[in-house]
Amino acid sequence: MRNNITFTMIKPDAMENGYAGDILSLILKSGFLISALKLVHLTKNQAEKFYNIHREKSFFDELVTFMTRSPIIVAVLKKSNAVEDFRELIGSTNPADAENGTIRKLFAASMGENAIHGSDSIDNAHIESMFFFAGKEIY
Ligand code: 3AN
Repeated sequence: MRNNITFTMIKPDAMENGYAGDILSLILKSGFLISALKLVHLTKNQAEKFYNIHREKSFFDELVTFMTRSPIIVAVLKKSNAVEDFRELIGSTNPADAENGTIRKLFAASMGENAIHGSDSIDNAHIESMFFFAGKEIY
């Protein structure tokens, strides 16, 4: 089924703070299965390409600098209704607005450094997964 995967990144702030294990544990306890996972240190070029849609935004340079600061975990997650359910689990872009119990409420400090990424649509889940993984690496 096309709508049963989403793509996530555990961002530099969460990695530097040692939250990766707790975040993965929460993801698994919430019913997601890991279909693909690896550690990557994004190049400037990769980060600019991944966030191309935000190229004209005022925060674009800050975002690229942040995302290239430390290695991150990238993963494809499987669950029915994955995109929507995962957006609910991670919470609002701004951690201050995120619901209690969400990953951003628990582990993020600010809008710019918000611990985790989750695809915002089924199409983007597939595009973003293929950005980092070959088809045969997704189980
Ligand atoms: P989300 O990650 O919740 O889908 P987007 O797609 O609007 O949010 O933004 C992508 C990323 O850009 C965010 N995760 C955040 O790191 C960064 N970002 C968004 N808005 C701002 C902002 N106003 N200031 C700084 N960084 C931002």
